Amino acid sequence: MTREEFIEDLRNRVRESFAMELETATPNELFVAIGQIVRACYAKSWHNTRQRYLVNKQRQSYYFSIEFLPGRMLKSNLMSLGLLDMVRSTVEELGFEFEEVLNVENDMALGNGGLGRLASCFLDCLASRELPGNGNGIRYDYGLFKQQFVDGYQVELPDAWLKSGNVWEVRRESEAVEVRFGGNVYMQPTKDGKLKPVAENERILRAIPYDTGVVGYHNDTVNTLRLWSVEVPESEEGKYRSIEERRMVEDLTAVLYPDDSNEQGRLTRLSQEYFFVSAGIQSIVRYYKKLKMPISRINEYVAIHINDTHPALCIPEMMRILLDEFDLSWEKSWGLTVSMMSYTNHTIMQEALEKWPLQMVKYHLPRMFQIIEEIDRRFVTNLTGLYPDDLIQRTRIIQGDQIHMANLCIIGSHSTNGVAKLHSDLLKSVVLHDFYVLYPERFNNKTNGITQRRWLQQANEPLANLIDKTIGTSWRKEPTDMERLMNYCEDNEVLVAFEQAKQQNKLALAKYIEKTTNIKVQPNAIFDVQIKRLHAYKRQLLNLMHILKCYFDLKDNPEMDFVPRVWIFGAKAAPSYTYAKAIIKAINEVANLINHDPIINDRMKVVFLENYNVSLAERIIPAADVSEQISLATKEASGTSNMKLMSNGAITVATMDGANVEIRAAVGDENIYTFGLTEEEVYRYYEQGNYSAQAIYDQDPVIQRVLNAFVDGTIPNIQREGQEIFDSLLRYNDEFFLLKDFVPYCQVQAKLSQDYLNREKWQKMSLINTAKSGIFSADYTVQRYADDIWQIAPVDLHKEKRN
Ligand code: OAK
Repeated sequence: MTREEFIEDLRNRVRESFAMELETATPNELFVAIGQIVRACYAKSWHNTRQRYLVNKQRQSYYFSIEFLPGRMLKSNLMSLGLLDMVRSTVEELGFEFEEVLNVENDMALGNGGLGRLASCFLDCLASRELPGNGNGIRYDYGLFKQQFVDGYQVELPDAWLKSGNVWEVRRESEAVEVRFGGNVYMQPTKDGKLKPVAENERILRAIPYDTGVVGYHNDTVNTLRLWSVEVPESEEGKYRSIEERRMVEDLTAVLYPDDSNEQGRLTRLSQEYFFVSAGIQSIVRYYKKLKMPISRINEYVAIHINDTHPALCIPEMMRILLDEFDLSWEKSWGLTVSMMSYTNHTIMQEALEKWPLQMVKYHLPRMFQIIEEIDRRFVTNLTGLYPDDLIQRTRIIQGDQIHMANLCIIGSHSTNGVAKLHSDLLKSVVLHDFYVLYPERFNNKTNGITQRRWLQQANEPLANLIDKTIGTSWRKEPTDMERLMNYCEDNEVLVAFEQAKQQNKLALAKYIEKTTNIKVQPNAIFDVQIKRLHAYKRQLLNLMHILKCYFDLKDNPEMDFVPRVWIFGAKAAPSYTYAKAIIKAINEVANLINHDPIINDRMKVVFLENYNVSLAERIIPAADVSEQISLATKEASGTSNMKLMSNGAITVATMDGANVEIRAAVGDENIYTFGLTEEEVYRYYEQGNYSAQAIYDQDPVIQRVLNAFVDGTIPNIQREGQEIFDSLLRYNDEFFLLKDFVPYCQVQAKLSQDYLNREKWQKMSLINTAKSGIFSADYTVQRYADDIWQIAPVDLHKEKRN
């Protein structure tokens, strides 16, 4: 598309859609019009990609996830289509601020954090590698809540992201399916002596798919993210006696559950899970029928991925369709199902392991219940005599009055993976050890990854351009090519240029901070960043304790040498997680105290940015000098902000947890600051039960002063919260060993501050971190999923031409 064609198109669309002239349009109209143009640009490729898959009978994977977190899409789509520079300069020439146009777009925030963002990175990479992989999820009317601080407290506001429409989605009326809930199922004998389930009094809902194109980077592949929305089918209208009753149904896809670890066992959540699973599986089977292949071969064409346990019902739902709709035998159906399904575990936190009350499933999803019961019965029967009874009892799906979803996933799929080496090893040796005994060949690791296209190329243009200038542009498609930067470790000119790029980003963030919080920060201070959900195990509190220690040091000795630092936090807490909310309040109060203390004189600033989301991450990450990855070893399955920050040249302060272990291996000990208990030490404490937070407190005056600050009025306005925090550490014996790790944490921080003064050394470390970050590209991660688990490959274009 030429510049002239673009302007012409833009002019027409503004006229047609808004009855106004381009000259009088605001960023809002411009965003919609450009969005329409972009969509039109990839429409043909989208159609062609689908045709290609269909004609070639391409084996495809379907990534089932209850969360997707793509963020904004205008800039990334423009970039993928190679239109970014032209559109940006044209829009600016027309007298508009391009940034303002981009900022009109609502973040698509249909996820809580790591798991949802990973799903979106994967979709981007699948398309960019021309791999036939689709997403399947829920089109929530309201995304993750918007966070505001009122008096330092988190307040949650609804995110009505669809209010102003969504240019990217296409409603596919003709591909709607029915999903059935409740009622009774009984078995009826058929003429040939078999038993067939018959259902009565079910509630039928209509699932409407909304498809979004996932545009590959500089190729013609556009894959599909299919999100389902609920409606009342016309045939059922008469059954609803009141608006409330109807509203209950329509509420099914209204909101995303804002908790990323605690399953609340709510019926609506269970219904959401079945709804998008059933709709997705039905639509896969319907598509498969178009291939005119026998159902007995469906596993050659379909790979289904279960992203954590939320889509676990994929297994019984596929069984239902094969058994009830295709009349296959149990054995045949089970073989096909297991060979199609694969499962990723994303956490070892006990409270996040999903279990559903048996009665709830039995009553609301009776056919699912029957099938799960039968899977469980056969599992027990088949293993009895081969394995110890207690092992069988620990691994079966139905235990007492609960259904264990992880057990269902492992038993009903051919692959179970963790998301970093350490995490996958812990699954095998501890958390899922019993299953590892049963099915050792099913277990594997797939270390997470990120897409450098969004997190470096798009979010950090100064650095991306510099990398291009230094080593060429191939890293944009082959991220490990960034390794070539290693040749410039000693090149002063390059190091200085890298420093300047960082400085430019820090200036931009400083401006944003001032605009949104009124806090002035110095761009030459260390920008120390911790961005992630607020969770006790992630230990934002440890960071805060170190901040308090620095504060007291400066108060005691105002003349001391102190390397100026700005601590930047971004974090949402689940609305019901009072402890996490107490920590938010505490951080905000400490920030207030320090930022206004004249003795500190701007040498310390603490900034907690509101409403951390994908777009905000894109602002913060390029400006970070330091990346805080300080979870208690064994608790963070992988982490992905660690990879994003590393890629942008931030140096990691890390415990040996999750993917930090692999980051250290990549950059080398001298280019990362590690500290804290190891996995073995943590487990030793658990075994020996001899951890005493009180003993550590009693012996360390610095720790005493820091902890006392929470309850003695030093930190103002946190009476209740301060007490809760204090008690968690002493009365309840510090579940995540903060006190144990505090001293080594402060030591590496002190070393880091000193190293920061050595600009050359620091810049070299930073360059090495970027250079070595290519291996954490999700391009490679999805390739490994594609090769080892899904067995999917790009379309053979030559074959297509031959045909
Ligand atoms: C969310 C809900 C249930 C279970 C796990 C999660 C989740 O978000 N886990 C996170 O997944 C990320 C992607 O794999 C990991 O990087 C994080 O360590 C993990 O906490």
